[in-house]
Amino acid sequence: MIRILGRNAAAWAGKRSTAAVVTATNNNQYHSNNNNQRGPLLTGVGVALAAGAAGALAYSMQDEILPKVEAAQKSKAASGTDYDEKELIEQENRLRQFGTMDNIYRFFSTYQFIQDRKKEALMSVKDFYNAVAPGSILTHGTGQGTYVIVTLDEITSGKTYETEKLPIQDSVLNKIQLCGLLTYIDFVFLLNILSTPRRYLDIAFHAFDVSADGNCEAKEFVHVMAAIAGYKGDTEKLVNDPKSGLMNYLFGKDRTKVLNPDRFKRFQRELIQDILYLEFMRYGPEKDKYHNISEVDFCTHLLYNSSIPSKKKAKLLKRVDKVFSGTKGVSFEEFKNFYYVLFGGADLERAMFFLDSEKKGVTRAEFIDIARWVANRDISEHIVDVVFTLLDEDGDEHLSIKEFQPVLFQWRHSRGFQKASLLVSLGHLKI
Ligand SMILES: [Ca+2]
Ligand SMILES: [Ca+2]
Repeated sequence: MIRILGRNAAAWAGKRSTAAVVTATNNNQYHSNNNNQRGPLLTGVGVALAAGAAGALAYSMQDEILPKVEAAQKSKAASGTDYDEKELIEQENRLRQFGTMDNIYRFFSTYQFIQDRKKEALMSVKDFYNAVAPGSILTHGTGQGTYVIVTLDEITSGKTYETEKLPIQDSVLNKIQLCGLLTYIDFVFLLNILSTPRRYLDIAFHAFDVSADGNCEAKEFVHVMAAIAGYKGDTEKLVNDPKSGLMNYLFGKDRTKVLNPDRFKRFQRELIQDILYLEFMRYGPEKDKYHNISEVDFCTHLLYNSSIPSKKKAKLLKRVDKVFSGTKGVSFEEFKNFYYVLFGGADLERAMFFLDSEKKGVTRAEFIDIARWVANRDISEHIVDVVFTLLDEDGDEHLSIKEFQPVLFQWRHSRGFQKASLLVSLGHLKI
């Protein structure tokens, strides 16, 4: 079923070769009947949204992975504190990469709300971080079927907030948590926003602003999200869902607030910053007098989910250690600005491809230019030095796509971004 849907959706997107098409990929088997929702969006907006499925692989993999992750969970529960956390982390990493969005959601969700015998899994913002951050040890997924049942009052209670808030000051995720929990639609939206290159947010916003008056109201938002997530129920219910921390945060409890392009972009920036801050904090910057992490830690993080074999990883890291031992380290600003560029994903690859006319790769100066173009950020010469030391394997002072690819490609996949980006297709070119 999902395979056929996936092919159809891809063919459908491919046919529109002249217009820009915004495609939200979705490989969610439980909500897979998206065909009905496409029509009105297509005619109504001019920028079209389609729920495509890139998940044939995901579907076959999840049958193997989910049982393994749950077995790891059970052995964790059975043995108290003495369980193999490393094994669990590995399994969760695989689930993020190969599971469907729906599986990931159900696996990392902690809560469940029951009404009229209908059960709905709900996520805290902590769960969300775990669902998108490879190697996260903040908490672990509880597995499908093991949920804490909550009432409506408990969803927005101070107690739930205290349990679930993230250790970040002034965090947009915490602001959302204060307003409630995350529904499946909320999760799909947050994942989509994280995986859409910054330069396409304007186009994505237009897709949400169905009436084209420059604002996105709650109703428009839900209309588009229901199509992306393949929601088949009553959308009016979604608009007024009191459980949704995201809806409450974005549109206010009375749903009178609106989104505009600036707020939309700021929201993405703040969301990415929250995730990156927690990832940076893993390496214990509080122990350093400048609150930096070491260059080796930065590179360890960069290689964490790359497709490079571990022996080779060790060799690459050794090179970095040799060059940078005892130097100033990497500040959060540097870390953040570099990763904003990686969040630009496919854009970055394209820019490297176009600049690289002789197929030699790009120089340090060119890399800095590309970063400015992709993410509107200045990345420091120091960080570019570190990255070149790590990845310029043949030492020709150029970073080729071949040298960079294993890191970049895997980096997005390890977060499940390939499942959810608001893809922009121009002809046959998928961005
Ligand atoms: Ca509007
Ligand atoms: Ca090179």
